[in-house]
Amino acid sequence: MVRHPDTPVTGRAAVLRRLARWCLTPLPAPPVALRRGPLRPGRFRSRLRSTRLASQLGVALGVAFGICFATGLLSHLIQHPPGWFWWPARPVGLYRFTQGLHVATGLASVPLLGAKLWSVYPRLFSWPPARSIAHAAERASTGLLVAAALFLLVSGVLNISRWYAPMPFFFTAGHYWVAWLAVGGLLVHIGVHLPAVRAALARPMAPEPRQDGLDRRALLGGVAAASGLITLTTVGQTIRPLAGLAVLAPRHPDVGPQGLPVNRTAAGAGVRAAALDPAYRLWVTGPVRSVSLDLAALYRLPQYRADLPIACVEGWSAVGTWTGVRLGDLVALVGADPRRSTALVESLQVGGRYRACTVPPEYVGDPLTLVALRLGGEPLHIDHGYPARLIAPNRPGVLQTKWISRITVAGTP
Ligand code: HEM
Ligand code: HEM
Ligand SMILES: Nc1nc2c(c(=O)[nH]1)N[C@H]1C(S)=C(S)[C@@H](COP(=O)(O)O)O[C@H]1N2
Ligand SMILES: [Mo]
Repeated sequence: MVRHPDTPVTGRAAVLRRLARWCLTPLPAPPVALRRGPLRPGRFRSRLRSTRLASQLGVALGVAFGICFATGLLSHLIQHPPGWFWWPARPVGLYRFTQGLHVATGLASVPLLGAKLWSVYPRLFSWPPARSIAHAAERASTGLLVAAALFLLVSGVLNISRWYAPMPFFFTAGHYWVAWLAVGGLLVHIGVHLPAVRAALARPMAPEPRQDGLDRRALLGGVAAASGLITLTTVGQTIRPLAGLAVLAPRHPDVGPQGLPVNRTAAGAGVRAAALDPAYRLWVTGPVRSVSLDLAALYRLPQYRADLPIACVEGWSAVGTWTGVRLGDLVALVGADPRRSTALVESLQVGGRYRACTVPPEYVGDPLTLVALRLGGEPLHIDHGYPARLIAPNRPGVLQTKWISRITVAGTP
C-alpha cells in the first residue's frame, strides 16, 4: 500500500501497523572498522556449538526453571496466602517434597546454565549488533533473561549456604521478583526460538566431525554427569537414605541437638533467659476466655505424639518424633471451635522475621498440629524451642514457631 505522506494515520490498527514497521526498519550498520577482536567474522570456531546443542540445553533449562518457578511460587503462596489460596495439611510431607525439589532442581541447573551460556556466547558478538529496533529489544530481553537466571542461581546458592553478606537486600523478596523477570524473559526467548528449536531437534543427526577430542554427545554427557553429581552430593539433606553422600549439602539431616538440625539457636534469637525462666507461662487468648499455663499445666493436658518433618525453605528436612498438646485442645480451652479458628502463634523472641506465624483453620483443627513439649521422648532442647514450639503437618520450617509465648485465637465459640 502506498500512502501519500500527508494522509493522516487514523485508527488504532493503523498506529500499531506503523509502529511495527518502525520497529522492523533496518538500522544502519555500524562502521566495519569497529569489527575487531571477538567481533571478527569466524572468530569462534568450535564445531561443538550449534543450534541443536543450544536447543537441547535450552529444553533442559526450560524444564528446570519451570519446576523451580512452580515450586518457588507455591512456597511463596504458602507463606503469604492470598484470600483465594488454600493449602491442605495432608499429605504431611508434600511441602518437604516440593521445596526439596526446588532446591535440588535449582542446584542441578548450575552446570546446565554454564554449558548453555558457553554454547551461545559467541552470539553476544553477532554483527551487526542490532538489525532493527525489534531485534535490539529482543537482545535486551535475552540479556535480562541471562542476568535474571544468574541472579537466581547465585542468590539461591548463597541463601542455602547462609552466606548473606554479598546480598544487601532481603533474599526472598529479591529472589521472588527476579523469578518473575526470568519467567517473562524465558517466555519471550522460547517464543523467538521455538521454530529453530523444532527444526534443530527434528533434523536427523549428521555424523559429527571429531574435533577438540570432544563431541556433542560427550559434552552433553559431561553436563548430565555434573548435574547428577551435584544432586547426589546434596539431595541427602532431605532424602534420608542418601544422607551419607551429602558431602556438599549445607545441612545434614541428623546433625544437631536431639539428632535434628537447628536453624536459629536460642542464643541467636536472644531468648535463652526468657525460655529458661521458671516463671514461664504460655498465654492463650480466645473469644470467650484467656488462660495462662505453666509447663506443669501444659503437661497435665492430654499428650499426643506426631512424627513430622521440619521442612526448611532452604531445602533440608528431617523427621522428628514430637510429643505435646494439640493446638486444637488449647483453642477449645479458650472457647473457640478449632475447625473454624485461626491462631496467631508468637514467640518469646522479640524481633526477627520468624518470631510469629498464623495457623489457618485446616491446621488448627488437625490432630497432628501440636504445641510440642518433647522431641524424641526428651524435653525439647532449647535450640529446638524449649519450653514449647509449634509443629504442624505440611508446612515450611519458617512457620514452625519456636519458644512459643502467646497464642491468640480468632474464631467463633
Ligand atoms: C534460563 C534459561 C535460558 C537462558 C539463560 C538462555 C540463554 C540464551 C542466550 C544468551 C542465547 C544467545 C542469544 C540469542 O541467540 O538470542 C540463547 C540462544 C538460544 N536459546 Fe536459550 N536460554 C535459555 C533457555 C532456552 C530454552 C528454554 C530454549 C528452548 C526451548 C532455548 C533455545 C535457544 C535457541 C534455539 C537459541 C539459538 C541458538 C542458535 O541458533 O545457535 N533457550 N539462549
Ligand atoms: C540454585 C538455585 C536455587 C536455589 C538454591 C534456590 C533457593 C531458594 C530458597 C532457599 C527459597 C526460599 C526462600 C524463603 O522462603 O526464605 C527459594 C524461593 C523461591 N525461589 Fe528459588 N532457588 C533457586 C533457583 C530458583 C529459580 C531458577 C527460580 C525461578 C525460575 C526460583 C524461584 C523461586 C521463587 C519464586 C521462590 C519463592 C520466594 C518467596 O517465597 O517469596 N528459584 N528459592
Ligand atoms: N521463633 C522462631 N522460630 C523459628 C525460627 C526463628 O528464627 N524464630 N526459625 C524457623 C525455621 S527457618 C526453621 S527451619 C525451624 C527449624 O526448627 P529446628 O531449629 O527445631 O530444626 O524453626 C523455625 N522456627
Ligand atoms: Mo527454615
